[in-house]
Amino acid sequence: ENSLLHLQSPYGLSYKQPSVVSPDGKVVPVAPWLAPVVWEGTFDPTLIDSIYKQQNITIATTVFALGKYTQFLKDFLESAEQNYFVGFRVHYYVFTDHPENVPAVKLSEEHNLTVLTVPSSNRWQDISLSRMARLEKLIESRLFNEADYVFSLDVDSKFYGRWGVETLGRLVGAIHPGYYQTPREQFPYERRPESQAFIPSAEGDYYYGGAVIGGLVKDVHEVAKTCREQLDIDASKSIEAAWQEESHLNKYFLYNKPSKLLSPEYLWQDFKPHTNEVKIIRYSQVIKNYAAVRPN
Ligand code: UD2
Repeated sequence: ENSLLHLQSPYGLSYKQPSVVSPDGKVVPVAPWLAPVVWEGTFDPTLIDSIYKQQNITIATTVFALGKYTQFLKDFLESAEQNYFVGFRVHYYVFTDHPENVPAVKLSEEHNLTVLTVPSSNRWQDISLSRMARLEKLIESRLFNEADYVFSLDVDSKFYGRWGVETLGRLVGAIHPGYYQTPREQFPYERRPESQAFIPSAEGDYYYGGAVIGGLVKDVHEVAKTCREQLDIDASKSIEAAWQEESHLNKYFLYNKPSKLLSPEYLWQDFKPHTNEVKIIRYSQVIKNYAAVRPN
């Protein structure tokens, strides 16, 4: 059990980019640092549920719905209730500037929801990147006492299939569906050395989606705190990374390897056609009209 090991790799180490799908079309179920990549067929749901049932765990789940994004909460929560940690204790923490727009969704017995009111922002970038600071503070004020694991998830999404205890691990990231067959020099990492999120073109494992951050409360705290500090340094120099906090998350995961990776089954986009390797879509970004849902 290496779940307590913090797997760091040094800057500038040169090694081959890991593949997600092998040339014969088979999915790759393990990263080159021996972290599992969760795909359909790599776990037995009945067995893994029975193992985790014996532990009395709570999974905190943070979701941000500011401005017009409250419209996504109903489908997000209703589909989560059908698919997300069914039979396990889940506590949703919904951050919003419009608590009156949080829909009343019937939750199963062991699932709870807390609404946390936060001030509005008028730049969508600020909303997205301020998630790190808010996650850091929530962990300090509550989650250290209230949960074992935490996931931070995008709200403009729906669950279509099982997302269960197979996703739990010390530090968990999801491979972005748009880049799993892309050479790393073409990843949309931050490429300006002035930014704390900078990654040189010869480095990189996977491109991780900012929509999913998970793991033990302590480890996710470290992610949120570090990314928030790096975002603050960038902000003091008036630099905003290419993909805001997602860029900083990618930098963090490159040098602090996740202990478990979620395949693109766990982070899809509704507009993307199905592909052979993805047998089941579990969680997917809904199609949205950016101009209509964002504050600017
Ligand atoms: C990508 C990432 C997202 C984030 C962003 C970079 C995926 C699939 N998505 O999505 O996680 O890293 O790039 O900034 O990896 N939000 C609000 N109100 C708003 C705007 C955003 O509540 O007006 C929240 C909401 O929880 C949303 C999240 O911020 O899910 C991310 O914003 P987005 O979905 O607009 O970002 P997007 O689609 O560019």
